[in-house]
Amino acid sequence: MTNSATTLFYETPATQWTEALPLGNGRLGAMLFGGVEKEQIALNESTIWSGSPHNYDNPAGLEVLPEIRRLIFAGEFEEAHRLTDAHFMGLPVRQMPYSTPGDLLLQFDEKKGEITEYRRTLNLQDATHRVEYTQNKVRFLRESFVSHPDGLLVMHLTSDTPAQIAFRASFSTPLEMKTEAFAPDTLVLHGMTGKAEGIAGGVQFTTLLKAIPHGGSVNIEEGVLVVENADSVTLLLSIGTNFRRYDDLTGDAVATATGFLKAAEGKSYDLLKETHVSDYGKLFGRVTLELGTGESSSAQVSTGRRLRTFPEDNDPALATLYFNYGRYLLISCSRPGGQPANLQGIWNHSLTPPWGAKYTININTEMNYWLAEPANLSECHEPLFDLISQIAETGRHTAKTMYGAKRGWVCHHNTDLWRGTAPVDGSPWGMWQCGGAWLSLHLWERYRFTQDRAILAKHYPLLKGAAEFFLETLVSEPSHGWLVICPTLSPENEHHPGVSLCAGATMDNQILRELFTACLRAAKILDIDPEFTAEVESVKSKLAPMQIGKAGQLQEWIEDWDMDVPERHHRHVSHLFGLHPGDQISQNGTPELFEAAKRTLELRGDAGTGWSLAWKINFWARLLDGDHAYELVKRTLTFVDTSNTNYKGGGGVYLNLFDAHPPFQIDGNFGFVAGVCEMLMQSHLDEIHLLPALPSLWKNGSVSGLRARGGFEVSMRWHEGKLTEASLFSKVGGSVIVRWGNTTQTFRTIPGETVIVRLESLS
Ligand code: FUC
Repeated sequence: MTNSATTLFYETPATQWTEALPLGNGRLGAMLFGGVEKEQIALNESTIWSGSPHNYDNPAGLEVLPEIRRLIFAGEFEEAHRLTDAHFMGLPVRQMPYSTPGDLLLQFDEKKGEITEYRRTLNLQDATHRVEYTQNKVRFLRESFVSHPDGLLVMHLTSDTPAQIAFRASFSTPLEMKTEAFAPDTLVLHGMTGKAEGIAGGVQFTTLLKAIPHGGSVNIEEGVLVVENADSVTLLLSIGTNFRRYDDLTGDAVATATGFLKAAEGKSYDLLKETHVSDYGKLFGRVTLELGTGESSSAQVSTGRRLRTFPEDNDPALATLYFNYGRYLLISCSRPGGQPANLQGIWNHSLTPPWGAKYTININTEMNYWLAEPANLSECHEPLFDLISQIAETGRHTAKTMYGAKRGWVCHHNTDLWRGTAPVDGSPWGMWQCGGAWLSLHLWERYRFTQDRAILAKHYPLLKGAAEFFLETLVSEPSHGWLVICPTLSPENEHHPGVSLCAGATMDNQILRELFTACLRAAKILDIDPEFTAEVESVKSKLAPMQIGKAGQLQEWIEDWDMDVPERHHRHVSHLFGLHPGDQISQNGTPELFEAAKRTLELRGDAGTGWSLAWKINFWARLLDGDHAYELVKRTLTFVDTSNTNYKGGGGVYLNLFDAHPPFQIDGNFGFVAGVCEMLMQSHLDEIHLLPALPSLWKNGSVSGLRARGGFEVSMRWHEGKLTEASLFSKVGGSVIVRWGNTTQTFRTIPGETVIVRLESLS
């Protein structure tokens, strides 16, 4: 891969957080500003959230539920909203936000002398950040990474002349804290998270910073670590918290932080780096993408300049860089055993981040993980599975307390570190019961991609529990007798001014159909549960069908309200769930619905927030229209100039290539990668479709290591828009249908072997 597709490069330090560059190991995050006199490193740790363990369920809900349902079926929506807000919202009505442990600041000796040849880079091949510059003829280099195997932030400061490294390191945090010497060469910060929504802060954290100088000296002076006259210095930063589980804060923050430090301090910098690069490289190296280069795809052109010229030059290597960056970000913020990526991954600089930097599960968290399987990062998907198993515990309580459900679990549109599952924020957002159901479909997708039966067996009870809740609570809708969810809404769209509550939103019906199908298929594979599957079959047959409305569009609700709603261009296009990520709408399978889905998207228009653009890339890819998908790629790669305070647009990217809602939200980064995967290869219809939506601007290219359902890895090359080489590596064997253009061919595969697709038979 060319450097220009794997390196973010800047000629000046960051002046704000969305210019700083992210490092992370799933748990520990850092944003580096790269300043010369003052280096600011904004830190994060994935379990540092405000508040403490809490159950949000509102027992008053159960009593008003029948009346809310009656009001909705009677069309008395305003009153239904009033009652829902008064009695059916979580206690408290908001969940608790993700927080920050603060910054590490390095104040360098103010030397006089011009700075020349400054560069800062983030290399996605080795997940290492570098700041380099020359001052008074001395060349300085600071190299940093956050190691997953060693659990630390490591920074190595060197220069080409002896005894030149000198700085004062200190912590700063907006939280309650104490800094002191932990050892003669180690500084410690003891902190405690704050109260949120009336719930006391309970996460204790310990940050340790140790300096290992070569030459020179290190001392602690009144809470500041002072390094003088060193030839080189290695800094090790470790954070531990008392978090054990969503309901248990009895961990030992000091012992955890110390544990990482002690285990690493005997290792050389080179060894730490080697271990890090090899661990990271195993994940990142699985996929390669080449889309060609443009005029500005030189490693010498800064990322900022490339972003600014993208509207004219369409530099394909910038799109590739953004694709690689998404993979980099997932590897850096979601690792087995840790927390899943929240709305900002793990990177957040505020005590009150947008939407609490929580888990919004009416699209955003799911989008965070769409790339995990196709981009061959299955391990990075695991934290989400842990979250699902935890909300299945808390959600069982919510199901029982608020719906009287004897079986199953439910989670509404948001969750947090404390695994809240009750409806929150207010009825127009929170009164939606499908969050857990949608998430649990990721368990099924995991099986479809990996064919791992043992993991399916482990996940099956979660999937089943998600379905059981609806077997308990679906109600019969009076005009057709369909079984529907009520109360619900189509995220977060109003069907009449100020009204979103309804019964049987199209998205719900699609999610339920998908969930029930997944349960049936999983039970069959595992050869279990005949009674349950019979019940599921029967309920599934009574779900509301998808309907085409008067504008030829796919209806968002049971009633044909679409053309008269207050916001016809709303960013959520929830009722296309059946097109993507679902698989209920396809050109050959359901041609009329396929056309209706297209019409819906045309009526919505291309504009949207960051994640909305990313979803539309996926939609247009599924609609097999690469050039339209590319229009959304273009909108995504629009530079958001934060100095332009008049900027009101939707989507775009910041200087550090974080996706802009705006503000920063990481779902757009991840949804983009998933979208590009869908443009290049699709496998949701139980066949492998090669180049289903290749845009004309990406005429020549190659990709390797993409994963397809059925346990395959796909590699291919194309020239002038035509496939020239393709091969499939099969993990578990079996036969597979491969489609390219209008041709299909069936291949029999052997486990562990690669099949070369003979293109002459395909073209
Ligand atoms: C949903 C979206 C918003 C935002 C928030 C985190 O509520 O409607 O656009 O993405 O989640």
